[in-house]
Amino acid sequence: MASHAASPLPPPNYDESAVGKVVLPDPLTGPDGTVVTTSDAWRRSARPHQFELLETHVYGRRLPPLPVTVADGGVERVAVSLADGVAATRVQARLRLGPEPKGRLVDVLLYLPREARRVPVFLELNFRGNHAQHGDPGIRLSTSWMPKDDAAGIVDHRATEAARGLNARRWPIEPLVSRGFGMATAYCGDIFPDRADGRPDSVLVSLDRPVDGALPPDEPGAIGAWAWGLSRILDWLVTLPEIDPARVAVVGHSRLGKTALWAGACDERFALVVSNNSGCGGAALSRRNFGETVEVITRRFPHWFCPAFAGYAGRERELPCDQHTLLAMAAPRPLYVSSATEDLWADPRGEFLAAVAASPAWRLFGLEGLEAAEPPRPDTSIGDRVGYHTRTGAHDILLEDWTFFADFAARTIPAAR
Ligand code: GTR
Repeated sequence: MASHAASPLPPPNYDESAVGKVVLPDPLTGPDGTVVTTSDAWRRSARPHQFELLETHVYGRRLPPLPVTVADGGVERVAVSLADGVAATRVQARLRLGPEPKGRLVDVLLYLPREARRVPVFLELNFRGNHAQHGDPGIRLSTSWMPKDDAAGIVDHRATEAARGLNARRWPIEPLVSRGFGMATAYCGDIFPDRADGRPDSVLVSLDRPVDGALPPDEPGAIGAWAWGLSRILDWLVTLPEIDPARVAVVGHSRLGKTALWAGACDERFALVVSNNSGCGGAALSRRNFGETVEVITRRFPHWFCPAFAGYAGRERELPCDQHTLLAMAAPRPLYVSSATEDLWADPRGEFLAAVAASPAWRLFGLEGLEAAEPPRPDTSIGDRVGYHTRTGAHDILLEDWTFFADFAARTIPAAR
């Protein structure tokens, strides 16, 4: 069990030689313990079984859909000229997830190439509100609760005008829109405020889930709720004539990269799944004990996972699943995993090894995943249906990463002819 909550957090291990030999559960194992050898058996038995293990031990049960409606004045479309002469349409809508009055309101921001018809879209939750994603003064300022972050223009847990564009480096819409992609985003805190006592202010209320007291071991937390929110936003995106419903990619950085992976597992309508620096509880193998661990993450962020996950603190090797089985959930759809050289907390090598260990799921479909013994040199993308790179630098999501995602998307989810 996890140590007492008041005890100091154990220091991270950064010594590769201390990781030891890691034996992973076979991601192709079905409920009776046999390893499947066909794509049909994977779909019928192994995938549902592996999905259920992830639900039971890591993320909690998948949440059922609720109807999504456009609230407060409908969908706003405005022609805008972005930097570098990029002509775009800025779309904003406030969605109600679930029926009134309990259904939470989520502000969605979308940039499309001007005159877009059935374009592919990258959908990504953000950390500090849509207005922080770009300097465009037309973006509505979020009124939702934000974590304390003085440097991010947040006063008394609310955004101020000073917050505009502060995260723009993470969402380079001009180059992506000029390549023909739509870029959609929403603030994760509209769905579940990122704090340990956030449940009563989250979508879990409209889903009639318990919000306080002792929770069932497989009760979803913030990641389950955020992933559900991504699916509800997708419900709406696919109704827009400008968007190709078969080419919506889900992307996420860090905790929201963990979320993107779980969203892609829960909802196969996402045509491509992209995880950036998602680390522990995301793309990195829990069994490696390198950087962030199950104990540390579940003590610092008790609300992200289902309660059962904390029980694997220090016992990661007893998990019946590991994060490569999460990555395998994307198969046969394309999957992209990216790390950063300085982001040792997220265990880049563990992210790479998980992507390799997930790849047999693609082979069942006659596809090639990530076939490599060692990570590529930094700033080089490898892999066929499972792509991978390590960017030089720190924990972040930058134009270099997005350029690889766009190249990969252009190759793996081309427009239907
Ligand atoms: C860290 C956390 C990581 C990662 C990161 C982030 O504090 O330990 O698992 O999710 O936050 O989301 O930026």
